[in-house]
Amino acid sequence: MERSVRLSPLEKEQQLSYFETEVMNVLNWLATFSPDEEGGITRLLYTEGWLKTQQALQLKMDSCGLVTEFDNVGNLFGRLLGEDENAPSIITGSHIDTVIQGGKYDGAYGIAAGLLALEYLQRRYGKPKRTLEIVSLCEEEGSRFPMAYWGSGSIVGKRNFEQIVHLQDSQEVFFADAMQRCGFGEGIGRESRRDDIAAFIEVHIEQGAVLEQDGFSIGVVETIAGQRRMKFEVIGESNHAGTTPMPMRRDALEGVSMMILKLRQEALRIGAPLVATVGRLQVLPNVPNVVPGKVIFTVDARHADGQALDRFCQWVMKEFATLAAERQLEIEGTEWFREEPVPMNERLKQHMDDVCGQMGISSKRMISGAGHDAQMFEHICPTAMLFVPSRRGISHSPEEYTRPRELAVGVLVLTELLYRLGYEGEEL
Ligand code: HGY
Ligand code: MN
Ligand code: MN
Repeated sequence: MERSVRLSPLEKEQQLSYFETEVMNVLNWLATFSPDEEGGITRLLYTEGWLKTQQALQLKMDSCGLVTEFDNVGNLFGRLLGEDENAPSIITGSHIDTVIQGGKYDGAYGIAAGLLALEYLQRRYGKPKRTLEIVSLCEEEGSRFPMAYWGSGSIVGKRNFEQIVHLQDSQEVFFADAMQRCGFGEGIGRESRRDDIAAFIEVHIEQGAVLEQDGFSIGVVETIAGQRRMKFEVIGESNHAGTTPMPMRRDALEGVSMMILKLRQEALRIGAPLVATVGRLQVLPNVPNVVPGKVIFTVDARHADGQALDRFCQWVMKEFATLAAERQLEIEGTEWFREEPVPMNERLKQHMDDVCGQMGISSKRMISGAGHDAQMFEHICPTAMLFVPSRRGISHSPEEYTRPRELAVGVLVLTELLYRLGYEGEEL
């Protein structure tokens, strides 16, 4: 794929300094929506803050000369129409929702990068051969309802309305009611399922420390790790903290503490890239002078190898059952979320390597321990992801941070890639 260097060093520097300013303008503007008074951003699916953000983004996409449209679950698309309007689109974008008290880069950066890339390309080169689209995906995190990848999953056909009928959030609000209150739902507006996508490219912060530690500007994602999310209920016996002798207790929290300890020990024994996390834990009745009678907690496990991940989860179920039985505790474990590892498209990865090489930008291939919308799109079209560094690898936290110049490099590589695919009609 030998080709001449398209941008002179001066043009490259001009683009970088333009993107450096503009990407922070967009991210800081997006961060003004749904701030969490405890710090960071909490923008949960189908909340007022989420709706206001999507509506403001639509106006911004309109102002960039894009043709905008919502689908029936609240994914927002901005289209730069190509010469052949019927040819499949090249789509870039990411998710607009966040975790609770998240940072301002996770998801939002991919939307900002896509918006800036399309705005720049249209202004500089006019109409592309292929339609280029930016998408603000309605939900990826699974932070409000026990449902993740709702936006991208609806587009690729892995999520549907039957799956959400009984879902409620922690305030017992029904998913369907929250969706309808925002003006979305089955039969309202354009179908979310699409079969006219030629490729999907997601730009995202790494959310890990590999690029920073190894001194690379860009990560080209080889594979997105598989995930298993499980929920456990452990039942003992609530009792008086003062009068119940230690040997007579059926203390659910003591049992769960041992389970968590064993989980960590086994994950360390197996080693990277396996990771396992207990992120949510509820103690009942959660009163200082009562022996806990019930504990509800979650386990999130990830690995780039699906079989290794399943072996680990089988161990978890067996080990937890043994620990519960030894303590006369009851336990019920359910797996509520499962995604297999997804390798990214080789040809697009090579395009990314080539763009970075041509532009003298340091890049490396790497695994993504985090899940992303790209792992949904790969089911229906060639898909690829590129990362920019995260300071100290911190993410899902108000401390999330990437330097403006590093963000700009990601936008530059995306812009060049979209130019090749959209204007030069590179083979996919
Ligand atoms: O949890 C994840 O990996 C992603 O940030 N939703
Ligand atoms: Mn995230
Ligand atoms: Mn994300």
